Amino acid sequence: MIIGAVGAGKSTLMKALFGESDPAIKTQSLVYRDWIIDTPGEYSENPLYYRSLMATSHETAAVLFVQDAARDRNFFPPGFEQGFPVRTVGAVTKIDHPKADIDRAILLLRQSLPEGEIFLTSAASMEGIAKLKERLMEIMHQRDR
Ligand SMILES: Nc1nc2c(ncn2[C@@H]2O[C@H](COP(=O)(O)OP(=O)(O)OP(=O)(O)O)[C@@H](O)[C@H]2O)c(=O)[nH]1
Ligand SMILES: [Mg+2]
Repeated sequence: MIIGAVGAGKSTLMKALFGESDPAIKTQSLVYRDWIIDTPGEYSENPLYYRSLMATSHETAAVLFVQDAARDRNFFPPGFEQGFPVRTVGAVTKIDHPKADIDRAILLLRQSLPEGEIFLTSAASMEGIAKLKERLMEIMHQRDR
């Protein structure tokens, strides 16, 4: 399950994980596609939806916390990772962006995801996408065993 702020690049990242490069449209509801659940950014920005995210995560092998490299703020509350009963992994998106600041993005992500892997990605250049996909597949197969 992919979570993160409105416009953070979650749906574009999901498409990139499926090898697609056409633009994503605004996510209005939970979207189940193959092995990924995409979520609307509003669910990560509005505490009214947190319980829904946490409940949905029970169905998943891992929750992917997304932070936009070009943004200077985060939207998850501190320690948000503790609310999830499954593995949590981080992804910084848009590392190709002219305003990207990867170190800042990692610091912002670390406030809600103190430990665990963080992947640096760009759906535009496809950098880091294959590596992230490989790791997510591994985590899913570990759970299935
Ligand atoms: N430069 C750059 N822009 C990106 C990248 N990924 C996404 N974007 C842009 O970021 C904007 C938002 O992308 P979405 O994937 O729709 O964002 P989202 O997180 O799904 O947003 P919601 O569905 O509203 O929660 C779009 O204009 C994308 O083109 C990237 O890797 N690089
Ligand atoms: Mg979306």
